Amino acid sequence: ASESATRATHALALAPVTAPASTVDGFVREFLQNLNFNRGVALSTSSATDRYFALAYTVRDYLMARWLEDLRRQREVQAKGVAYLSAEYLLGRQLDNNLLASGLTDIASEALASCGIDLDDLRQQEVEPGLGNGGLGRLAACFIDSLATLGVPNTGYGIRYEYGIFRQTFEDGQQVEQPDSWLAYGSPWEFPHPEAAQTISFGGHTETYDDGGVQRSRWVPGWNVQAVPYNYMVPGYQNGRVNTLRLWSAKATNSFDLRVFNSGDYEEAVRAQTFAENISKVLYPEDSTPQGKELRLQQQYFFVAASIKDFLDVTLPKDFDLTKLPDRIIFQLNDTHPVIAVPELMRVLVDEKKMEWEDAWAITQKCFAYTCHTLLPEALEVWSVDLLGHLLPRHLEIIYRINDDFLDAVRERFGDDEMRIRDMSIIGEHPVRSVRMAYLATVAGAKVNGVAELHSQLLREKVLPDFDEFFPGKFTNVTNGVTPRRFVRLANPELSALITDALGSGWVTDLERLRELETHAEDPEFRARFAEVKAANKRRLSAVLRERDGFEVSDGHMLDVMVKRLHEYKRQMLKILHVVTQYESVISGRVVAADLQPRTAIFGAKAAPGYAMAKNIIHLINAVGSVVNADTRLEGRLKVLFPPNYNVTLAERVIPAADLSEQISLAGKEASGTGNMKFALNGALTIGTDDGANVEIRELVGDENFFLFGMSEPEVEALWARGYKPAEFYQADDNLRRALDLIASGAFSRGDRSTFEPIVSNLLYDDRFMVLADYSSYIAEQVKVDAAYADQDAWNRSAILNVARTGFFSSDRSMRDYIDRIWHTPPSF
Ligand code: GL9
Repeated sequence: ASESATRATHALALAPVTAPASTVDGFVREFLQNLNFNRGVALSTSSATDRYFALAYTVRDYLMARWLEDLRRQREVQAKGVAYLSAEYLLGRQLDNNLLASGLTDIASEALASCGIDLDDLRQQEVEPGLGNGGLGRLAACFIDSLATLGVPNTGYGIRYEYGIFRQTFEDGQQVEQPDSWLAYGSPWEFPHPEAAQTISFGGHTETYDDGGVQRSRWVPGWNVQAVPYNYMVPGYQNGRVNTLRLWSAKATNSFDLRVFNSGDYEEAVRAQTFAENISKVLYPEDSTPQGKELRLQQQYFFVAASIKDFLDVTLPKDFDLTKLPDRIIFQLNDTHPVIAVPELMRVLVDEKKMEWEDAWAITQKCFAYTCHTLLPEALEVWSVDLLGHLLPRHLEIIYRINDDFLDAVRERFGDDEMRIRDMSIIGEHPVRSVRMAYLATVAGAKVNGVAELHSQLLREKVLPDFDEFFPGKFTNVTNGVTPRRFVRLANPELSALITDALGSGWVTDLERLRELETHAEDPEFRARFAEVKAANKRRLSAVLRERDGFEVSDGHMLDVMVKRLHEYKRQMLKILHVVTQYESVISGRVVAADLQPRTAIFGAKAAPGYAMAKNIIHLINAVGSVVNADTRLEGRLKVLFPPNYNVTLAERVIPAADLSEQISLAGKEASGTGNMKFALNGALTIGTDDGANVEIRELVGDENFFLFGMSEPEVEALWARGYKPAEFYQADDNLRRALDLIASGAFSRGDRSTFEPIVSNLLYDDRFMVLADYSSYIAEQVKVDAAYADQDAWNRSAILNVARTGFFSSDRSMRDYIDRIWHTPPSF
């Protein structure tokens, strides 16, 4: 009997994992099982959290067979895949996306209803993992979604921050940051594997040694930590594919504890543990202004070293010939944050695998590609040689060697042009000797790409022209994209239903098919239905803001939305100046309130905690909001709403309800923008500068469906060259003068003139982002917006054409561009 039991066990173990039955009954059974056996509660006594977890486990169970099968086949096929290295993944809530991907939404909804549970109540339980700052991190999340949907082998590698982007609250209109304890109740979506931890080393020194007659270098580290992988499913859209996102969490090593423990210092042992675990404790909330802090470099090295080890030692077969590495993997560097992976791979190949330097370098150059996401000089990361050498001494040596070889090659090509050599050196000398990570990535990468046409052009021509000349063909563009699953299908179910009604269902994975809506834009009945969708989305947003913040959204208002990180270059200041201008025109009696097109300006923005000017601007927006919203002279025709803690979840509600999308950065500063794409795809019209992907949006939707204003990038350059004096613009424009004077007067700060003085004097005497220079053009364009909005039918036609013509901005298309031109990783099986 015992023998046959063993045989039965074996048979079970060998059978493939099967998903529960895709029926309402099957779902109910699995859900109740999870509630009872994984949460340890009965339905009658379960909390909303219990039910949410049981639901999430159930959805997981359905995806599991596919995930395991995918992993098995990937091991079998050994096709080339993408290792996406990103310090940030701004995932947003997972439940709805995973329900959609597995095609279970209706079954789940019905199954829960039969248990007396409303699916929507459970959706609200999920705390979104905010493991990113903004566009860059959200882009990474869109890309891995598209890769799974395209069936391309991909592992996303990153950091499992215990605290993601801070939760923003306002006190007296000022930003206060609260820790984001998204893991307080745990996450049902993660699979920890502490047994598979990697040891990651830091510090110490290097030495040379005799390796059977060969002099070699090696690293003698000073301390180490454990990198524990947490796996997350990344399901494709209803295609049976599931990729993996692997986020690393830091844990103190035993050896670490032991050393201190032996010395008998218990307190110190605990301190050491805390020190090690700090590495993955918190996401740096800086946006585009790296602070050069040691912990940040620790984070960067920690996750890329663990990821490279994971790929080489765990994913690759044991006997893999490393000279074939470029045929199996491409490491995509999402900005400079993971660039320390370059010397790390060199160290592994040369020091550990004993490869010749030249061979290792040839491999390395084929295994990396680099995406640059900025043009702001202050955002290009540098690490002081002191800091890097102290934390990663061997990596610094390797970087020096890479640089020496590179500069030799430059000398060979361009002669002893010392100016050029200094400009191109990976090591900068001022203000302190530092490693320029973007240069290192450019030298090492097989390809370097910008994220929109204009950005890629400026990157080549202005930021890295010498490199473009030295490496012909290395620079390329891949315009960003956004996933239509989350940002259209899930965020805008009513529009999705309307589109599916008109086109059938294939558009979700073939977004260019939205083109077919162009003819429908000419159909008055379709326009009426589209208008009804927008109205429904506004009601839905209104309910969310009432519940969340106690706000009231007025009927009949144009929703004029600016949501994105708070940064001077993005110019939230320009938008608030427009509000102040309208307000001032009414209270001074020059305009009667009844003549205002009713508008609600909606802001959403977090400021980096150390960015004083950005925080002051948040304060100003809130201050203007409280005054304007309370002033009855406006007859309720002008409102400002600033819901705190803008995040992915709120974006999914705000964007589908928007009429007007504000994309108003100074030309040449916004690398791409991705919010701009989400708004257009959801039928908002854009008011924008010729910047980033706005340029491509306008080309696609047509000038007549886009509100363009402001200087072009060459005009910006020309104005700087002439000598920009913002005060001249202040003097020349009465509206601008009145608006700024009103702010300076203390009208929005209870008469206190000092509160917003830093903003006003910065605008008048510095104004790096030329707010005043573009003000008059912006105001004039907003007048046109008001006029256009007055003709609702024409506006709706334009909005539909925005949807119809922006299918290009699917991240599926971005991924195909990367696959065809950079990665060469076709879909596998
Ligand atoms: C950014 C750029 O500023 C955006 O213009 C771009 O769309 C995204 C994605 O390519 O990358 N670079 C960057 O550092 N951030 C971006 O949004 N910042 C944050 O993610 C906060």
